[in-house]
Amino acid sequence: MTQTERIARAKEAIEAHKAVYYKDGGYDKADFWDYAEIFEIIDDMYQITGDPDYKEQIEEMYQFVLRTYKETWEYNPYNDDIMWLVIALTRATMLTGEQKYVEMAKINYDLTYARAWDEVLGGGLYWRVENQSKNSCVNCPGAIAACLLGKVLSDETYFDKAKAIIAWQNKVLTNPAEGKVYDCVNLEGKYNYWSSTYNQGTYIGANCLLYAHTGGEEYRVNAEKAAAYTMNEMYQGGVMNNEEWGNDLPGFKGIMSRWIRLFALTFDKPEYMEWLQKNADSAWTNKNSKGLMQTKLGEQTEEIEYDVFTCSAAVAVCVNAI
Ligand code: 7K2
Repeated sequence: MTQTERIARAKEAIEAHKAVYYKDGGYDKADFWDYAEIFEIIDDMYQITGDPDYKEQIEEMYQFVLRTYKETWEYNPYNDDIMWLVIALTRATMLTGEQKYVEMAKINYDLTYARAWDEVLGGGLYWRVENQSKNSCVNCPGAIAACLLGKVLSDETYFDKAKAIIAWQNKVLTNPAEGKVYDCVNLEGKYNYWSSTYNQGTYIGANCLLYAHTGGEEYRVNAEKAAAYTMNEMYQGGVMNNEEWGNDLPGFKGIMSRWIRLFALTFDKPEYMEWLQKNADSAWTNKNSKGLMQTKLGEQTEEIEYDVFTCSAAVAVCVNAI
């Protein structure tokens, strides 16, 4: 399949998803972080294709954020939610040069970091405002967000935050030698060792960004181990056909696809792009009559109502397989 064909297919996938879920200038059934993920898919597509349609869509996505979530999001108890939207907005500035996106992102990053980081358990960000557990789903996106803000704002203090988060992540919530990222640890030291695609992906992404900024060999090794663990241990190089349960899991592999792509391009690892392409091809073969693709990429999408996040994962995979 040529690159032009992959672009056309990704465009069709975005349009099909939009046709079902986009109403009145927004994805109205999307939760806060589902919305951030869809925003990032638009960022991805603009980054990859440079098609000005997606620049306009970025502005529409921002206008929805402003209308619906307002300028500051301290009312949201999920620190992770805020990090996801910070990433989407900061990338929007990197891609378009429009400053208002990163201005919103910076304010929200700063207020979240201030309430979420402390030295309990040696450091790390809390998942929610009750400060009961520290989870990879806020720490790795928190490190990505810091790297992006550091770059856009030319502010090294954000990179220092990212380095501290990843150092902590490696000590407490990851087995770096194996490339296995754990889910979370609570204040009693009780662990959830489960590894999921999104945490693997954002850990890989944070390490790629830190490598790009510092050239530190340890970041390359971290990213390589975690990418290999994801593709080979979790999926044996095959089609991702799980994470279908609940409201959160079905969107995870879309998040991962973006950071695996960055890894493949940063370190010239075409086998990871081939793996994404295999997954995109399988999902596309299994789309339903509306062009929607469910999250089990190896199984036929039924003619039923799926939720917006569930059907975003394969769209992200199609986009990031280009
Ligand atoms: O328990 C955390 C995390 O450690 C775990 O990986 C996932 C699994 O669940 C939560 S994080 C998911 C939340 C993200 N923010 C919005 C919330 O509605 C959502 O539960 O699913």
